[in-house]
Amino acid sequence: MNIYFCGAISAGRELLPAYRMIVNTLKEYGTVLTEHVADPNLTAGGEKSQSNRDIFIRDLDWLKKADCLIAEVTTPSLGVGYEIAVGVRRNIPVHAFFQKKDARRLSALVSGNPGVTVHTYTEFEELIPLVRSVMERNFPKNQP
Ligand code: 6K6
Repeated sequence: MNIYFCGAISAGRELLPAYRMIVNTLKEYGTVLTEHVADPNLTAGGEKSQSNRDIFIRDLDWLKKADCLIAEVTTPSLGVGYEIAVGVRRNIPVHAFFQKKDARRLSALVSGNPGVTVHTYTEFEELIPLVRSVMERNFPKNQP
């Protein structure tokens, strides 16, 4: 199974440790096409080796190959929002994880989207067990 993981890059890398934990968990269930999203060397300044156009073409190509899309949406990101819209349009399962804290709200274009299943959590300790239970329920490991 090809998994497209989304997390904020230019929008801010504060949640990089969470992205790394999610990617490591997702790898138990399939191939993570976008492992670089969790790469600590990839800063908000972006990849130096590729043009923005090349990144766009490559990411859209991976989105075409993806069997599901998993997004961490706590840091609001234009790129992640765009990827979610593409996943919804392709009709693949889209699961978004959002840390509900303080007055922070998730965009209604994600929370109200019938093509997106949103999973909220409060503390980071809850995140990985939540990701694992969503994956087990929707994409069990012993499936062909
Ligand atoms: C240029 C400027 C900042 O970052 C870059 C280039 N680096 C990227 N490399 C790979 N994927 C990217 C890059 N920038 C955005 N993406 C895709 O959009 C990733 O798959 C992320 O899920 C998402 C992040 O969007 P932003 O708007 O937070 O950058």
